[in-house]
Amino acid sequence: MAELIEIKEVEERVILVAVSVADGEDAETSLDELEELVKTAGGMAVGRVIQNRESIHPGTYLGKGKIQELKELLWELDATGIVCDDELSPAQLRNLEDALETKVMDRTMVILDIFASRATTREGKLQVELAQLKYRAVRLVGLRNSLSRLGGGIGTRGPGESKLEIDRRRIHDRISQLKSELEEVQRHREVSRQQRERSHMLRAAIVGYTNAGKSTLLNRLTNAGILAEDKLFATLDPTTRNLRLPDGQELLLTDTVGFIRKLPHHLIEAFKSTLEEAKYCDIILHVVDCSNPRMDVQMYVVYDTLKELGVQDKEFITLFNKIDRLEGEAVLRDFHSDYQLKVSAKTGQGLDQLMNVLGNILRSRKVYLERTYPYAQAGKLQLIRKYGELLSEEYGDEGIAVKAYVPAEVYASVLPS
Ligand SMILES: Nc1nc2c(ncn2[C@@H]2O[C@H](COP(=O)(O)OP(=O)(O)OP(=O)(O)O)[C@@H](O)[C@H]2O)c(=O)[nH]1
Ligand SMILES: [Mg+2]
Repeated sequence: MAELIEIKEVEERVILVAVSVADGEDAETSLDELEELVKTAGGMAVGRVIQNRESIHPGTYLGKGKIQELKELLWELDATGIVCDDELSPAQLRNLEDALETKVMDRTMVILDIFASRATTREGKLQVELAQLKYRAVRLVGLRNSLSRLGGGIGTRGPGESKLEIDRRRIHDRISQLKSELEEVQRHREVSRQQRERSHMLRAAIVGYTNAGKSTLLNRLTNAGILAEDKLFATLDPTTRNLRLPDGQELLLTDTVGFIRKLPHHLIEAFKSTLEEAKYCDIILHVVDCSNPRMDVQMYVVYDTLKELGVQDKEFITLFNKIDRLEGEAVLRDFHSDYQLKVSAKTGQGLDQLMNVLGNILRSRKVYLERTYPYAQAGKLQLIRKYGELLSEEYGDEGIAVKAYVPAEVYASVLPS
């Protein structure tokens, strides 16, 4: 008979630490989000320390007195480590680790850890490991102490089976190996992107803050069957599906990885090709969780990240999602976008209007064509059907009278000759 063995990973009990600078955002709400991240990574927040300072201390993150206070609190709360709300420099990490003699983590490490557990495709795994190693390569001294304290937990998990390297030389070897493997994978992505371009189908990317409801929307519209969960970063790898509108027009819809405040730079770098799905599309569907009290900051973060990725000159549709959770009339506005709609990906409310808007955008990119084709050229009707919309065909003595909408770029090639 099989024996049941209970394996219990030590649950990390951490204190969240932030520096609140004069003109910065509200530190408490930022720590709320950090608490969610820690929970997602399998840890538990047992306390908070916020220091008000002119600016972050360049050498130790916090000031001396606060560090002492934190040390006592660690003991009082029986905590196993701390998580700072900003990315620590190598010196800050080492100094805090020396002063506190506890496991020191930062926001970036926690996000990387979540990404590592979420990556499923080869490209996703390569990207996460690369980001993790780049983060580690410059912080080895402080990290080695911190990570060996518990022998596991946040910051030690790599993507999939692979163990994360902590030897400096081997890290650099592995980084170059990962880079060339990634280039290979990305060449494939480039090829399929070109194939899609040749199909003359318009493409829309679903972007937004993490947990806004992007995957739920794609599932609702296309039965994509993607994992949608009340968790941060449920989706890492982009999924593309065909969406057929009620009027018969079609477009490609891609679900993408969510954005977050202070998204680590290594991740943006490493995930550039994944994030860039939005760069090669025609329409941006920006999903906003309008039931979230931090909606404004979240929208700002999304626009900022899109700018960093060089996403511009698109048709922008803002979807104020989770409208089913709002009571009463809310004033929802977004001056940055071309269209704004209130929807619920969950109940389907407002999605008819979304399809109307998409249909109009698609049609506006097409050219109206009204011609008579000799019977010998009936084959051209196939092309019109494939790339455009055949409104009517009438068979007469002269030939076939056709009314249609076709994409501007194929117009010349489908005309009767
Ligand atoms: N009430 C309500 N809940 C929703 C709606 N849309 C999504 N949700 C819920 O919000 C949570 C997050 O949804 P996802 O679709 O996974 O969000 P996402 O934007 O893909 O998130 P990430 O992939 O983690 O960035 C899930 O629990 C959904 O059920 C909605 O319109 N109304
Ligand atoms: Mg998702």
